[in-house]
Amino acid sequence: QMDVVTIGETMVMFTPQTTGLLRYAKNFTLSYAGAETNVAIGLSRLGHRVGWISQVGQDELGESLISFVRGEGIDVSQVKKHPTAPTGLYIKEYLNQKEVRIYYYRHQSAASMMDRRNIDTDYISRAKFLHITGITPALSGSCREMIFEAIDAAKVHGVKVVFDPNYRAKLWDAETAKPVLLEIAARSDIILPGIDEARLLLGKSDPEEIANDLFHLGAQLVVVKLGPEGAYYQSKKEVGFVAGFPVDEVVDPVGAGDAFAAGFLSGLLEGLSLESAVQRGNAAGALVVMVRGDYEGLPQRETLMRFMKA
Ligand code: CKP
Ligand code: MG
Repeated sequence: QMDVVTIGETMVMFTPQTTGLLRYAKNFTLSYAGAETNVAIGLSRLGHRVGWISQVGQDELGESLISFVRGEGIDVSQVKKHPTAPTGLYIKEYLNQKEVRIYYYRHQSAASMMDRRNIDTDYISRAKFLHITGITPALSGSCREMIFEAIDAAKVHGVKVVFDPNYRAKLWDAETAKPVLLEIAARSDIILPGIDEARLLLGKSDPEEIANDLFHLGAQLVVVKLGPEGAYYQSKKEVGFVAGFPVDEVVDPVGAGDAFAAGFLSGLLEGLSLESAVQRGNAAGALVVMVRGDYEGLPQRETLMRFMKA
């Protein structure tokens, strides 16, 4: 029995120790980056049982990646190793105190070689939620097929599909992405778009109109993430807005959406009201942007509770 199963690529990340153009950086810190493991780590730190389906290269960095994710308490029994394709890399560039740029070295990576055979229906059937992001279908045609296979497996077994569109312009152009992301949305129960992604997908900027459009596609629950302002939520019975927590200084905005998903899903798993679950998501998002790195700021349970009470 598992709470959440997620599928996606996580990369070894190199972060320069100095601020400025990457070309001048000489010393790097090794860590890890991937939207789906960010969510998994957030959930695991809050006490939930999570499994991760992925693929790494048969290389040292792949071993390091698996150890790291396992160390966060996530089940890695469904992580395969590709005999020839390498583990993907991700490099960050802190241009100045405010601007972060990212570079992918993930083309034809081991994870991009995943296909339908990476999906074990039985494994997915044991979860309450299947978490999918729009990054995985952008990796390759076979990854796209795999995602639909996983969604079908979830649907057959009554596992709720949670979808974060996470559009990445560096991986595919909007015209290619749009129909695929909309098709996944049409098969999802819970959709968590950022406001910019929603605008791109639906051509609308009003959270209520966005939610209505996604309901027409078949969603049961929609949360539109409005960045520091907070989030708008809508189900068949309820609508509301929860303001974001004040943040003194945004040190690194990457990972905020994933932290939100982790906090929010944790709330749903514990049977909180929608409003309280969204508030938990907002709190996790705020905590992550105050720390450098994508997942480092993801809170343990006590930290989250203390922050929300303060
Ligand atoms: O939408 P977020 O800022 O929460 O996502 C950040 C992650 O997976 C980051 O960890 C990175 O590795 C990625 O999104 C990506 O592939 O862009
Ligand atoms: Mg996002």
